Amino acid sequence: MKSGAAGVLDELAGRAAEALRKARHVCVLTGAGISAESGIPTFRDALTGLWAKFSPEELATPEAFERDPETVWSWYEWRRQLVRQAQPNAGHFALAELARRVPCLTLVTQNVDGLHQRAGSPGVLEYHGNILRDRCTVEQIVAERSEDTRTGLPRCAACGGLLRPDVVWFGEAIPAGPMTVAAAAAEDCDVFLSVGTSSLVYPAAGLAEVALRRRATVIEINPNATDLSPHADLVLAGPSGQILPALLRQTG
Ligand code: BV8
Repeated sequence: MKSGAAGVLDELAGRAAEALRKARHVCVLTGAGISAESGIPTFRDALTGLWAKFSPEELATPEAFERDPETVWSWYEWRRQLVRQAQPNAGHFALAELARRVPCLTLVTQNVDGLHQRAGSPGVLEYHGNILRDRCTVEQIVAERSEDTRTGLPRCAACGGLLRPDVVWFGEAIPAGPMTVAAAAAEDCDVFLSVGTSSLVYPAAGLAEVALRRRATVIEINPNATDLSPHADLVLAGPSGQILPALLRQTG
């Protein structure tokens, strides 16, 4: 048994592994932290350098897009480049493997980077959409781009309408499918894993609260404390790219 912090982490990881071994339904909520080790800045960190002068609400809202679509599109194009260059990390792969080891696993992500899917996770619920898809602002459907670049802004190949990233902006509703399935999973699960999220953005952050009320075992994986930490049954304080593979090894 290791001494000090490592020993404590081991003991906590042992208890988390025990809960996962006995689990009937595991619900996992991930945030930007799980993609940090893939080189994608967390949401708050995505406002650095060029974008430091903006707040999330100034770029990720329908009002901002209405006001200044060029600036919003250039922020999303910058983030798309980062996502295209990124690879899933050991944390993403561990969750894909965990789904093969437990009877039922529901993976809800706030991330718009598609890295869970690229790591092989089945049925990922894209709670906030996907940054690599375009949506037509007229037909409100995922659309192909028209090559007419005269306007500089991307246009819908079908109707010529302005395109926007297929993500959920602040003040917008969560897509009905992911919203409903995620809420049911938080109600039904017996283990809830909160990975790499500051638990500040709602309604996503409310999912852990539902699991707590249902007496599920709530496990948080995050190097930093969050609003959820005092309420979680187990807090594994460290990077998910290290903690999740270790946890998987312990579930045997
Ligand atoms: C809505 C897509 C109504 C776009 C995003 C209740 C209370 C208070 C406020 C509200 C409330 N209900 C609604 C609100 C308003 C708002 C909200 O929550 N505001 C917050 C800021 C207070 N919510 C909304 O507007 C939602 N919509 O309510 O609509 C409605 C209802 C019906 C009909 C019409 C309208 C929509 C919210 C979704 C917004 N879109 N993303 C894009 O990406 O561009 S949110 C975006 O920010 C991300 O998707 C994510 O959800 C959030 C960032 O949070 P995290 O992922 O947690 O990332 P963060 O950077 O904060 O933290 C990273 C964490 O990782 C840290 O804790 C760090 O310690 C940790 N970490 C770092 N490295 C590692 C690590 N962890 C593990 N390993 C590591 N290596």
